[in-house]
Parts: sequence; structure tokens; C-alpha cells
Amino acid sequence: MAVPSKPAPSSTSAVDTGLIWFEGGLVAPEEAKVSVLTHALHYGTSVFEGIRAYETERGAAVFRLREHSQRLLDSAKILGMPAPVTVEEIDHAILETIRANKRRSCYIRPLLWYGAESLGVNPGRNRVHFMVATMPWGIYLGEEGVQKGVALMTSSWRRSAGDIMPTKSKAGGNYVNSVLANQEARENGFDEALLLDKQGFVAEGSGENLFMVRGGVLYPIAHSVNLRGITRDSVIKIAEHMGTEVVSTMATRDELYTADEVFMVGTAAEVTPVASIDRRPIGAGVAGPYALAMRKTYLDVVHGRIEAFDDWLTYVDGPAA
Ligand code: PPE
Repeated sequence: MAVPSKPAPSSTSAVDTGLIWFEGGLVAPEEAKVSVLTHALHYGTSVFEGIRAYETERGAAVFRLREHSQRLLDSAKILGMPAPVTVEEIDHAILETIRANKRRSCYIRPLLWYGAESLGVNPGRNRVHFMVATMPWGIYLGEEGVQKGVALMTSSWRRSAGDIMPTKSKAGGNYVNSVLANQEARENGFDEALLLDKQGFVAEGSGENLFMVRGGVLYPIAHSVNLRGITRDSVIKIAEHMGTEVVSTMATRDELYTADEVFMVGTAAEVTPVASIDRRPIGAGVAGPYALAMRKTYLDVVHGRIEAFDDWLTYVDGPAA
């Protein structure tokens, strides 16, 4: 019997993409179509990025554009996938797609994938394609999740080891693991999954990195199998700027249970406080004060309100763009 799943606030409507960058230019969404024999559809051989652009006083700005474009190429390199675009061309396509759709803020999804030239595991004869779509995407784990803190469930699915799946690559196939973990959490009435590795160390969420606060010290959860999170890096630098002591550490799930605060970060999730893990309240069982302060500062940074971090913004209509 199908279990009713907690509705996902994280869903976005794929319909509202407007023009899509596809095969080297902008096309209407109905023209951005692929064959059912697409290699990536059969074997998960795609790599993607999740990027956000925010409204600022100087118009739309993409947050850490170059780092995301570079990570897309790194993901392809890990798969041995020859990318048909340079990092500059990826930046350019993203900015053009935002301009064409006159977005003031959006979520940006670039993708590289093996096409339909041949079937069979080895993709050597398949062309690599590139596309960029932009779309509105609100608060990943919901407004209530941010205000009250989200409920995490330790997943029965473990994060793949680095010698089983290339966890540093944002590869489509890797996300079956995330899909299963997130589905399990939602079917059980939780907001998001907490994934451990095979040894029981905390890895990450289905689409977020984790932080713990204890005794005024900020502990970014370190793990060799985690995605090299750009938000994680941003939050560490913002914390240092705020004068917080930052100590990167590995952690087991029980260490998170007794932390003063836990929060999740990611491009989509931004900074999301965690209220409970496996039904144990974290701290006071509400969104923690440090997490909320960090969320506020992070949002100030991405909206261009803190000059010290202006280098992280690429203004869509700015001279540098
Ligand atoms: N871990 C995973 C597994 C992950 O997918 C993400 C991003 C992160 C960590 C955080 O990385 P960064 O965005 O660089 O801070 N997840 C993307 C996809 C979410 C989705 O539902 O799709 C995102 O946040 O865009």
C-alpha cells in the first residue's frame, strides 16, 4: 500500500522555465527535447549544478557563478566526460538565459549529459550536450521549516562510499541515493533525511551539508564523501567574518543529538535550522539563534547587502558580466 508522503515544499514547477539554453542557443521549452534513447536517461550519465540568482539593488546577481561553473566541469572530469563548453561559455550561457527571461531572482540548473548516439554502458560514442534552465524556486524546506526548524530522520540508506560512486561529482546517477533517502524521510513524516556513511559517520542531507554549534564554536561537518559544498564554504567564511571560531570535524549521529544547534546548508536550502533529529529535540527543539543569525547574514550576503562579500556576486547587467 502506498504511504501518503509528507508534501514536498522543495518541488518546483518545471513548466515555468521560460527560454532554455539548449544546443548553443536559447529556445522555447517545447523545443528543448531529447530522445528516449538518451544515454543519461538509461544510465544516469549526466552532471548538473544548482545555482541561485538573487535580486539586489543593482539588479539580479548570480551567487558564486564561477565556482559553480567550475564545479560542473570538475563533475564532468570525474566521469571522464568531455565537456563541449568552457567555464567562460557556461558563465555566458547562464547569464544569457537569465537576461532572456528577465529574471530578477531564480534557481539555475545547468546540465551536461551523454546523448542518444548509441546505447550500451560505454558512452564513448555519445555526444555530450549542454543546457541551462532557470526557474522560480522558493524556500527549499518551506517557510515553516525555516521559522521552526526542520525534522530530520537518519536514513536507512547510507551515503555511497567514494570507491562505489564518485560522490565529489554532482552526477545524475548519484542522486538515486538522495531520492531514496528523501522519499523515506517524507513517507515517515519528516522533512529531510540525514545520511550516514557505511561506518556510521554523518555525511550530509539528501541535498545539503551540515553544521553543528556547541559551546559557541561552529563545527562544519567534514566528510570525505560529501559534495564540496559552495554554501558550506560561504558559511564558513561568513562565520569567520562574524568572529565565530570554526573547527571542521567528523561527527557521529549521537554527537548531533546533543549539539546546541544543528543546521543544513545548500544552494537550494540556503541556511535551514534543524529542530529535531530522529524525534530528539536539538537544543531547545526550535530553530537555534546562531542558525537564524547565520541565515539572516547569508541572505544579506547573497542580496548584495554586505560589501565584504561583493566579489561573490556576478551582476547580470553589470559591467563585469
Ligand atoms: N550535498 C548534496 C548531496 C547536494 O546535492 C548539495 C546541493 C549540497 C550538498 C550543497 O552544495 P552547494 O549547493 O554547493 O552548497 N544540492 C543541490 C540540489 C538540490 C535539489 O533538490 O536538486 C542544490 O542545493 O541546488
